[in-house]
Amino acid sequence: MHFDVISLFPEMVATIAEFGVVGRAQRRELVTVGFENPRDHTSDVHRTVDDRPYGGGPGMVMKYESLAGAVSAARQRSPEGSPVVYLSPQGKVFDQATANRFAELPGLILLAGRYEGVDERFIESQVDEELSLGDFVLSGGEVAAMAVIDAVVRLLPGVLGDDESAAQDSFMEGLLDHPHYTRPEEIDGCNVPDVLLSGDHAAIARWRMKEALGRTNQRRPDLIRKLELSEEQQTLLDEFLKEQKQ
Ligand code: 9WO
Repeated sequence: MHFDVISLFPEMVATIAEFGVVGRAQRRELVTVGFENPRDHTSDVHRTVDDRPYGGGPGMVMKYESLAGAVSAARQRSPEGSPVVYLSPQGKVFDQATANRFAELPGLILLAGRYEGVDERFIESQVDEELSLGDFVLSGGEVAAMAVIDAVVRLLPGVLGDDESAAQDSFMEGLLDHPHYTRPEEIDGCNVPDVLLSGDHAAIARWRMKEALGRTNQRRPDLIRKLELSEEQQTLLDEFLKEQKQ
């Protein structure tokens, strides 16, 4: 899959993309990442990419022309059918379902904005989807673009090893993950739950499902409401809640 990132600070994204799962996927040529700097698509001596907002007010707005030049260059490098995605707090919320959908595409062109935003006419004519990671403001879209790349790359065939893929499968059922423990067995009087040391794989699976259900219910009731719990899951959640009250 090919990713192209349009950014005034392309090195920011390039550096993060060298590490971990995404870095390995690039080195194995499962993923390619290209960059386009709007500043390289200016024609004035000052290489101007921003200007004052019509209507007044603080801050600056990214100009149409240099962005259009950058998108045009990114399109030439990208496979046919690569949508242009703009990361901003005004977008629809990016979630795992969006990541799954993007993982089926041949490519993605990600626009990371700066300043107070992008000329609306650019969004109207060039952007296919405006997406947000959540209700907060960053100083630019680069970190969000990297998050999208990371979430999508780990879904591509062959990117994760068998162990990592299996771990992901269990996490993708719309629930938060269960707690994890590793050695030592005791830290400052806090012990690993007995069941995890029991060797009883059925009991361990049951405990993990119960914890996942309980935490999701406590921390993200919105996620629980979206799910159709099985009878077994409902029983486990009831048990969790009963044990909490004691
Ligand atoms: C700046 C600003 C200043 C005063 C009042 C409101 C304001 N909004 C913004 C703003 O949205 N700036 C953006 C910075 C312009 C587009 C790129 N930037 C950005 C992207 N910030 N946060 C994101 C982002 C992207 C995806 N998910 C969460 C946040």
